[in-house]
Amino acid sequence: MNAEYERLGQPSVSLDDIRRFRQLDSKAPGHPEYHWVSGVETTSGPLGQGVATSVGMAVGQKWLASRYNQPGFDIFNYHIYAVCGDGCMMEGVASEAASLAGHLGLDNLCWVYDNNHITIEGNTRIAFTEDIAARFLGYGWNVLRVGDANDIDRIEQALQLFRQTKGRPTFLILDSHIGYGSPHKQDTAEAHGEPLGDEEVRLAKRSYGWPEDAKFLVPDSVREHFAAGVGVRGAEAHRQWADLFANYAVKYPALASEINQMQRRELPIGWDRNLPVFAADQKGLAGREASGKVLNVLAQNIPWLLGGSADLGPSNKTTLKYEGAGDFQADNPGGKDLHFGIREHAMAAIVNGLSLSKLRPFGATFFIFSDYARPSIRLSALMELPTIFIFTHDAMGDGEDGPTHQPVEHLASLRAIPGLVTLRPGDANEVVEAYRYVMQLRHQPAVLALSRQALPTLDRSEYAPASGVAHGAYVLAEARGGNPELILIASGSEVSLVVEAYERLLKDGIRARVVSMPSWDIFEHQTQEYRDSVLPPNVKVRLAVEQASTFGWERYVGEKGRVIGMHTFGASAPLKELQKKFGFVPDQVVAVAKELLAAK
Ligand SMILES: Cc1ncc(C[n+]2csc(CCOP(=O)(O)OP(=O)(O)O)c2C)c(N)n1
Repeated sequence: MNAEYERLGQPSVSLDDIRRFRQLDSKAPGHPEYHWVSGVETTSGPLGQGVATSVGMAVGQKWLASRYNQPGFDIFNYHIYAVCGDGCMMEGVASEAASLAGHLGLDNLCWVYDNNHITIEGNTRIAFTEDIAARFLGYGWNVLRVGDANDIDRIEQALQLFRQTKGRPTFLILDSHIGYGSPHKQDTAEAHGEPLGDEEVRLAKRSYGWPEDAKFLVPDSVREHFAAGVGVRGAEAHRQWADLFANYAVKYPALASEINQMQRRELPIGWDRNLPVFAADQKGLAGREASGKVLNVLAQNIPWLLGGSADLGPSNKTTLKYEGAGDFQADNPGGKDLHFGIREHAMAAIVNGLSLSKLRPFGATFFIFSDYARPSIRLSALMELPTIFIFTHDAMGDGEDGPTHQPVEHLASLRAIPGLVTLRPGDANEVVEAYRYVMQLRHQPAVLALSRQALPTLDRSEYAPASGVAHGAYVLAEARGGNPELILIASGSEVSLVVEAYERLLKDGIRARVVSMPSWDIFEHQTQEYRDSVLPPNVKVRLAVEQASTFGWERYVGEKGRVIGMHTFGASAPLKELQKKFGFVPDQVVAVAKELLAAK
């Protein structure tokens, strides 16, 4: 990355970049991409994501102001503006986010709607005829309208009104014309998706009174106007803020240091103190229970760690219960428990917005509903944001809920997102270590897939320490005397299952090794030497066990190996019966292991 990209007073996107619009390495890519240039504050492109993310930024500003602003020190005092089109307004994620923004009364948020009635297939009358003003009034927004997008004075007045409005976000409807000034293409869908063509461009320029043949023309007077306007105002505002912050740092050094750490995505000293250590226990603890305990400790150690669930807090165990955590609401903007309501997609986008505001956010739901959040998780990875997604009920643990609630392809699908760290810890201590790893990420989002049901807490004096989680996979139990004939690999709830099978095989004189593999992604980033030490290339008899689609496991079990996994959807029945039906029982693991050894 260009270290100079944020130097004030120099354009971070040059005219040359714009000339090379959509070409490799141009700073003017097809859609705005966060973190390559200054001034692009989120990656947008999938319609509706930008506005939904803006709600996270607005929540973030409220929280930051509540914690850090002090009398005479309005350190966080900005507004959030988002410009959106018909496409954004049609997308469900925008509705989810707008509904929550209205409920929270986010009066620091203004959406400017480019109401041009044109999308790709033509006029919006073919598919989008609702009363959008009524819709936003229903959400509890302040709805304003400017009938002519070129009426700068009226727009300025409307924005003034936004800044004066308390207790409600503002929705500003701007009636506009796509392809304005183009005599044959204005107000047509062609103006959205096709170049106007040389002749039409010339005619449009003529209608503006612009030199007709000049290309990429930016007259000096424009540069001067901007430099004297936004340039001067921006530099002055920046200087004033820097002075204010310098004084703040003298008066409130601890708070200032928090802000600095947050900005650099660092963790405060002692962030991992008091993390629990779970004693060996055959009955054990559910992944979600262990997670709840860890999260409550971390949120006390890290002031800016906050988040919530899409109405499943009591089930995900993500509620922050310690004294002073509090619910985030309009009248309590310093609360750390967010209630996203049943809006998984907006939740993930809001989590992105919080992270872009440099907070450390988490969002939670059942693993199955990660599908509803996936587009925003993908953008988290693309933007390299250290967001945290806590997904419980990671397999068939909620048996009776049946196949609509039992994830199958979700691990494979999340493992396929570049840069996303997916972790499925196998017992309570692996949950602790998973969090320890995730908290230290600065540029990668993470998914924690956690069990609903209790999993035995392994005796770490007998098996390897859970700190192996930091390598993605580790040898949990070694064949006595080394030199294994067979490797059993598992993640999550299947780790204790293969440990049981391992003990049985041992009794039958079979030398197996158990590898706990909570994260493919982390494992892939280890040295070849380490990976070969965990999965020695000469040990070809390998059996992976995971309550999920077998898709992709070939890479670890190889041609001679086998996977006990899911090839169909699950079913509605008590967990024990499902485990039997789908082969997640020690007998089956032992039988397949012996079969593989016999076929060697
Ligand atoms: C989630 C998503 N679906 C589809 C698209 C493809 N797409 C890009 S622009 C567009 C039409 C958008 O219309 P509008 O918001 O009115 O923009 P305008 O025509 O005013 O430029 C579509 C369907 C997309 N970018 N994102």
